[in-house]
Amino acid sequence: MSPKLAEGTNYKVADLDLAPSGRMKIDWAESRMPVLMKLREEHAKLQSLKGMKIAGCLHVTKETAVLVETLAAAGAEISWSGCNPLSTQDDVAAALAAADVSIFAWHGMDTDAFYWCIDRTLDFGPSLTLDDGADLIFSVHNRHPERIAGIIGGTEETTTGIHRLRAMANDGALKYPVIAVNDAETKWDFDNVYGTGQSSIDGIIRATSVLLAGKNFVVAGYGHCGKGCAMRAAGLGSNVIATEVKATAALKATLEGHEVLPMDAAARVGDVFITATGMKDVIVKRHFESMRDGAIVCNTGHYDCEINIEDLEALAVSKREIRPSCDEYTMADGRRIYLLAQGRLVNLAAAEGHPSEVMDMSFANQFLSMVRLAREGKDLTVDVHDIPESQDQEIAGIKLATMGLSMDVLTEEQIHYADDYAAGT
Ligand code: RBV
Repeated sequence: MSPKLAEGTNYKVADLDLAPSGRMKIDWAESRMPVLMKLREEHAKLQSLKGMKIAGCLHVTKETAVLVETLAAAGAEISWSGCNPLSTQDDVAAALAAADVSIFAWHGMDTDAFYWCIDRTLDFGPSLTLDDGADLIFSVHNRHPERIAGIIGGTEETTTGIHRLRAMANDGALKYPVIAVNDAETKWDFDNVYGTGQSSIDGIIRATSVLLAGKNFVVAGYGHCGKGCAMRAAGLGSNVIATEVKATAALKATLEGHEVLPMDAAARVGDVFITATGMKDVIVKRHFESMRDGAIVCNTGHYDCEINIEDLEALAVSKREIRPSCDEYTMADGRRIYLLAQGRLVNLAAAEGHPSEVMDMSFANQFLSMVRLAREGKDLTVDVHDIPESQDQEIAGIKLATMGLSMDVLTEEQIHYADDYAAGT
């Protein structure tokens, strides 16, 4: 590991001198995360997480720092790592270390260091785990099963992680209860759509500064994340092409006004490609072979397997980093293909991740799920559990109020009407 890193008994980060800049970013995020800050105020008084030891594995961003400090304010002891080798904001990690949070994360780490960091967060014997992508839960189950007995439960932030955990639960391989934070309406319907949409475009623009108007913008996967990217690219004047394997999703993309093509056809005409599928090998050798000169390729899915980078490397006769987060690969016939953020989440590796305003709701769900696990985790069955509808309404209600917006309220008569099966024409 790099000798340049700053290391103490409870931290390993890039450079502690970056802490003041990180603290300013955290202050900025706090000012845009009113729901989480309200929960912090309430639960600091209640000390709802007192006695809990939380190991977390989630992108070290300014928003995550607000979550970490909210968990700590509610009485929890924390140990944290990043959930992607390229998503850590080093100044934020330094600010957390300087505030005496146990944290092991730096930008640009290799895979060995990635798992070393996760392992360090298990050293204090966590009672709760908080995941984004399930690498921490997998590490507990596969490499540190001795820790399972001490763990009450865990949470999972993202779609890909939930898929894997449900598969694990179905196989009987899951050993403690997990709450599916991703599946809360106040998470997937906002974070995955508007968060991914804006931050992915932000990453593409920071890495390339290209004009998106008039470009053929290929979105692989028209789930919530793909839909967000498509919506924002269309808003900037791109001609959006969606690729899909699911008929209903392809149909939705068409009715939203996008073209739908198989990737084999899209590869020939695309200017910018973004993968948002959660599946491996979405863009492979034959696609690179047919791409136009200057094509830009990136991914916003959790893992870096959607674009087959080995294929691209094998086809290229030369490679150079032409701009930060932008590698130029030149093919034997002279065509150049640009890969952003090494195929990792472009929104977090080339930009700052989702804006604070959406993470406010996602992390309010994380926070309340941790409180629920602390209170009733011992009574939950070993399975993947949904977030109660009441939690969604509570979070959305606080969000609306902090935005100065109000709603209508049903009258008694209307409530009765809603269930009145005798009422007809
Ligand atoms: N994500 N976090 C951020 N700014 O902290 N941005 C995105 C942030 C999360 C998001 O909730 C998504 O589910 C996950 O990253 C994908 O790894």
